[in-house]
Amino acid sequence: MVFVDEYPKTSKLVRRQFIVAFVALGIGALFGIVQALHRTGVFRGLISSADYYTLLTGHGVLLALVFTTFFIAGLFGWAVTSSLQQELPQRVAWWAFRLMLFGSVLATVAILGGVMGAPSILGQDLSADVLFTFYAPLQAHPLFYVGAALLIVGSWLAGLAYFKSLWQWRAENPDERIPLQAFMVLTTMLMWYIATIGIAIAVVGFLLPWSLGLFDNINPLLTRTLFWFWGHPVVYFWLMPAYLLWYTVLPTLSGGRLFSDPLARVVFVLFLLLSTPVGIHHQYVDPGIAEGFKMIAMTNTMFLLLPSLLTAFTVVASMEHGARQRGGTGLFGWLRALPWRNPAFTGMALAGLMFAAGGFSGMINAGMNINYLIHNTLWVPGHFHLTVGTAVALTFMAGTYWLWPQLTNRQLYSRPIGLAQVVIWFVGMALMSNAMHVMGLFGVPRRTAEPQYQGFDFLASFGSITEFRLQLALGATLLFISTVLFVGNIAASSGTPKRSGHGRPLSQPLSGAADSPAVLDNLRLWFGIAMVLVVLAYTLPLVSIIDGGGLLGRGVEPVPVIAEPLTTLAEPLSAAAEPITEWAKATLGGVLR
Ligand code: HAS
Ligand code: CU
Repeated sequence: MVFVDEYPKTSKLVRRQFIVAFVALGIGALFGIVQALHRTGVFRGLISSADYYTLLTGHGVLLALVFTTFFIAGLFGWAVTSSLQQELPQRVAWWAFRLMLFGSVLATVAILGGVMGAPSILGQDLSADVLFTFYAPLQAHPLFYVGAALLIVGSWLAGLAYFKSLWQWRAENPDERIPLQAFMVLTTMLMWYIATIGIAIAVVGFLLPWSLGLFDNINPLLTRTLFWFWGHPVVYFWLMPAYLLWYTVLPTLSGGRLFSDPLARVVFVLFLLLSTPVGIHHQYVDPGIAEGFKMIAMTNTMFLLLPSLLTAFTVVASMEHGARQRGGTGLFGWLRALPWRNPAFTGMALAGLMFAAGGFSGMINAGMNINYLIHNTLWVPGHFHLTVGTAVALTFMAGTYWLWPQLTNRQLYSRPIGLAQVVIWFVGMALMSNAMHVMGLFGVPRRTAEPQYQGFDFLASFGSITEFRLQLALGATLLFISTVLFVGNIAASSGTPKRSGHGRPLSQPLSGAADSPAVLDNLRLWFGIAMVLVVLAYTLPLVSIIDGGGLLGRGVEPVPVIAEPLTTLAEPLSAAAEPITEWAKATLGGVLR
């Protein structure tokens, strides 16, 4: 039975959510190509370097926050509905959608108002050049923060709809195991509820009142820390839905079955437990946080590699099972038996392959000492275009090729275009992210409109900086073409339903839910432990940040900065050192002689 025939109401909602996601994807991609050509110096004719930061903010917010959140809301709605076999509670789910949409529009207006010369609102000119990491001291128009807050509250409501659905299902099925897809959605949402505490306090408690002028000062380190409290786990809020597709759809697409349902549950529980108490790994270079706390964050981060390594094993094993069912043989020969002509399959497999590389650059980021080498360089955007920009985005696009027909009763307009699209993405990203990683190692900074400084050459240990700039620009152009092909293909597959029957049931795991210990489904227990871990990881750092810098930043002494030329300092310094030298001579002289 096809999803849209069985659950027409939820289908309509999911379609709306996907459409908003793809509109954001299209606009965000446009900003992406403009800024890539700008910062590489290939073409600077479209925007001024001052507007670069507005576009960069729009790019990050529309892609990393709006595209992802709407797609995830749609995907989760589909997953909960099909696995619990009942329509979502419509009222809550639609209100969630409206709030999220309203919030996203407000934030986008605040950002774009900056370049469009929009009228001033609330006595302030519209602007929000705060980047998608919108902590202080950069300040946006209050509208931006209101928008962000509504997007988050909307996502909370969306989660409520999934939980209401679970409770309703539980009443009718008191003894059954939570179906795997619903389990994945619920653990992700529990993680999300914990993570968003940080950003909600930052936005509502500090950034919004500060932008409204209710108080003059702010403690930047505090808002940064609250931001990263959320800013790390948000990456798993993006990744876990991609994993949901890899675990539950990819095996079927491969022609086989998921290797292990219990292992998949363990992975999602581990993410719930470990995603949040690691945010300080984005702050290794922040003064004001003791090294010991950073060390704890690093250790937790290394544990957090485990669920992804388990995933690599389980998902590849399931693909291999599929390939062998299709007649594949040999140690690696089975790879040839996979359905490479299916864009949904190929997109997800290529996304997984790129994530292996993205995961390794993540491990490098996570090491405190190596982080000093790459922090704030172009290496970091290289890392996250492999992770959120490919593991997540390409999986979502590939998943759409499979889902969209079931939501619309229309065939995909063109499978060959779909296939070309995912391959172009892979090639474009290989070029762009490789160039970004290498340039990062050369010291090229991120978030910079014109990273070419007069009288300064980046030292290239191999190749040349011009070569890598061109590689980056070429990759970005391919990515833009790929996005246009994707959005066009989906737009052309929309309209009045044509024929039913596009769905295919998902295969059952080789080792099913019955094999997994019942305690895994005890969501209260895992939520409780996750909260305890967060309290342990964050209480002391937050107390010391507030103690040192004040809740609202008052009482912070300016950090002493030596601005005098060294020569004027040298004389008094050597005069001051004289008694010490004398003392050293007197005491050590005898020993040394
Ligand atoms: Fe990260 C910075 C550490 C994963 C996103 N990360 C970022 C930023 C973003 C981001 C957006 O410790 C920049 C934020 C900003 O603007 O400043 N990251 C990690 C670590 C992981 C990691 C340890 N990141 C992600 C994911 C993201 C994401 C996932 C988005 C979705 N990241 C960091 C750190 C920083 C950072 C530091 C701060 C850097 C700085 O200084 O600013 C790990 O979770 C990675 C684990 C992954 C693996 C890979 C397993 C492989 C798999 C592939 C299986 C293959 C298949 C296909 C299925 C160990 C699962 C097979 C195909 C066949 C054909 C057979
Ligand atoms: Cu992180």
